[in-house]
Amino acid sequence: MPTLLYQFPVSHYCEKARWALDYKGVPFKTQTLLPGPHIKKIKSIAADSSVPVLRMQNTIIQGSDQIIDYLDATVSEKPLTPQDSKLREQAADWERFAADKIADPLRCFYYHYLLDEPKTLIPLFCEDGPWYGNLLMRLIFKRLGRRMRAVAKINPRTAGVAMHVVDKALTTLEKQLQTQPFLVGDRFSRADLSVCALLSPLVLPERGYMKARSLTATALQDYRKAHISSPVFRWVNTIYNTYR
Ligand SMILES: N[C@@H](CCC(=O)N[C@@H](CS)C(=O)NCC(=O)O)C(=O)O
Repeated sequence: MPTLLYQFPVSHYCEKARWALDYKGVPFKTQTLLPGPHIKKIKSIAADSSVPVLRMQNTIIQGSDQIIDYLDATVSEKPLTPQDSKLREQAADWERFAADKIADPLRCFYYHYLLDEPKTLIPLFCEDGPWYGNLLMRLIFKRLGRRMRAVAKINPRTAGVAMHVVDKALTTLEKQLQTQPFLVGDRFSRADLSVCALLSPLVLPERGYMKARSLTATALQDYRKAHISSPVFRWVNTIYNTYR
């Protein structure tokens, strides 16, 4: 059975899993699901409805952190998890930071703006998906948008707060990277991979998966412009160029 990643191409958590698989040299196929209809499929194989989900050697692994754990446990080459217990803890802290202070707030304000731009978002949701994706997505988009806003609490207030959270996260990263090229220890680890993958919708590195044309909302372009000269952007580009 080939290794299979259930995913959304547009998801930065899925980018984290794709990057980890590529980095570890594990060949895999993707099964792209449509947001909304994905719930039935994912819940039939895993505990929660979220992607990424990896099927490897007859094992189902849900969640990007767990996928990296599994890859490191089964493929010894190119470890992403530090051996040293103190460094391992630091990497886990950065991974949590990347989820709470970057990925979730970024998703909140990106969707706050992009849910109003179906011409941008529908192709992003349908890329690489089933042939009927566009048609179905156009039919369900409004309802899906309302549901996403309700479930993830996406509204003007939370989007504003989320922008500040990402501002602060960039400052924290800038300080950490002032004196060292990697977040943890002296080599590339899951900490760098996680932060860079989860920041990639904002940084849009050349080797990243999301392109500038996806940022059709002026507020998103302005936010990116305001941060583009940050050393963190340079660092994400360097890490992408070297390790992705
Ligand atoms: N902690 C999870 C978060 C994954 C996550 O939030 N996935 C989103 C896409 S970016 C998702 O699947 N949302 C739909 C759902 O939860 O049903 C991970 O690291 O993989």
